[in-house]
Amino acid sequence: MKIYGDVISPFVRMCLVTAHEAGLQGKFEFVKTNVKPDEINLVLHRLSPVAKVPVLETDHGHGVHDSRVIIEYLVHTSGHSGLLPHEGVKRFRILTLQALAQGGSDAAVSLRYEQAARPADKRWPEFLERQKQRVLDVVSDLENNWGDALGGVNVGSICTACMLGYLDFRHEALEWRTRAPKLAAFEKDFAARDSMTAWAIAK
Ligand SMILES: N[C@@H](CCC(=O)N[C@@H](CS)C(=O)NCC(=O)O)C(=O)O
Repeated sequence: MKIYGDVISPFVRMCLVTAHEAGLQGKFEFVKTNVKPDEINLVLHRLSPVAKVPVLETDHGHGVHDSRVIIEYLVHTSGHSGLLPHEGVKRFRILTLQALAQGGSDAAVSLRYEQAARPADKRWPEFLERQKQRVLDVVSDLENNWGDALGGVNVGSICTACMLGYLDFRHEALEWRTRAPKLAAFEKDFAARDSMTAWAIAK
């Protein structure tokens, strides 16, 4: 199988780190792929009309997207069910944590596009403020309500660590650590894992 994307994308990194934690090193090819919000990437478009990264291409040539589905695919094919337990209460708690980190990442990426890609005369300050607030609300919720699920290695904690890595990379000015000391301690530990260093964002 192949995974298309760039590790700069929090969604791509979530998939790569999951693949590593699932023991799939060497079992997939990483195809570095750049995207721009105002251009179609035709390689991706062949596999997914949405044409965002990440996309996974199966050995049968089928496209699997988006990151949520790719993560589930990786856990399923590897048999590493501890990353996303079957038991209902745990499963939906972890999936909701994953959705929280992915929702925060969506806002963080929108914020980046607004700041860096949108032409200056077309910027929308209220939208920008709303995305900032959304990211910070996610950080506060992670700080206050998710200590249990963040205590283990699962798809929720993986996605959270990748979201925080992206905030450090693109949105240092938000200074998320000042409002979230427990989350900062989580990030420090998790960022040292082999899976995270193997797929570190090149600075
Ligand atoms: N919901 C998607 C979001 C993926 C996404 O936003 N990817 C960005 C890069 S971080 C992208 O491909 N942007 C290109 C575009 O918007 O055209 C997922 O979870 O995979």
